[in-house]
This record gives sequence, C-alpha cells and structure tokens, in this order.
Amino acid sequence: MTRYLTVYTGIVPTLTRVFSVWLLLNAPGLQAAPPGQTISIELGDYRFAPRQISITAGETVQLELTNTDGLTPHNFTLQAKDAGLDVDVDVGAGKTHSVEITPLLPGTYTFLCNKKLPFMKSHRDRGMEGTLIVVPASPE
Ligand SMILES: [Cu+2]
Repeated sequence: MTRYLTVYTGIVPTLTRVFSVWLLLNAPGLQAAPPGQTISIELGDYRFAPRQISITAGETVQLELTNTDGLTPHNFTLQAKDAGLDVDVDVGAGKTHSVEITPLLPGTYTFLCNKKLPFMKSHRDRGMEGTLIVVPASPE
C-alpha cells in the first residue's frame, strides 16, 4: 500500500476548524482526533500550541499550522518515516499551511521547528517542540 503525504496551502472548511478547536479545548484528557478531522496548531513565540496532539494509527488527519508571529518564520518538522510520517513545512509569519498526515504505527513522536539563525539558539532549543502520540486503533 502506498501512502502519500500531501502538503498544500488551502482553506479548510470553517466548521471543521471550529469543531476541532472545540475538541482540543474540551476533550477530557488525551483523546485522539476523530478520523478526517483537522487539528489546528499555532506556531508562535517559540512554541507550539497545543504542544501535544494525539491521532489514532491509520487515520488521516489534517494539521492546520498557523504562524501567529508578525515577523518570525517557523517550520513544522515531523520525521518518522517508518511510521509513515515525513513532514517538513515552512510557515511564514502570519501564514497558514495545512498538511495531511496518516501515522501508521502507534508510538510517541517529536515534532519541532528547525529554524535557527546564526549565533542564536535554535527555535527547538528555545522550546519549539511538541509530541504526537499515535494511539492504536481500537479493535472492531
Ligand atoms: Cu520556529
């Protein structure tokens, strides 16, 4: 089976976005995003918000990445090719990019911003990393 990761800039239906934000704010504890849903992540002030997300293995989810900073470019890198994850997306200041991911293997994976100016701490060292938890699909 071949899986493709599609990176694109686009508009995600507003209702989906509102619902996913509601889920993130109201879900008790850690709950995996439902299939086909969008998870909105803000990149700004050298951090990701939320900094922990959860997806069920085998489900395709849209990550909507919004850089909330006025000047600073950020990036979203999530590399775990064995698990079907190969994301490296730059997100300019004030911009939004969406990326579709389908994690295949349960586990805990780190995502980060790979930006670094010469002679400065990297964004990751300043706190710009987070965790994707891939939970096993529940048995039918
Ligand atoms: Cu950054």
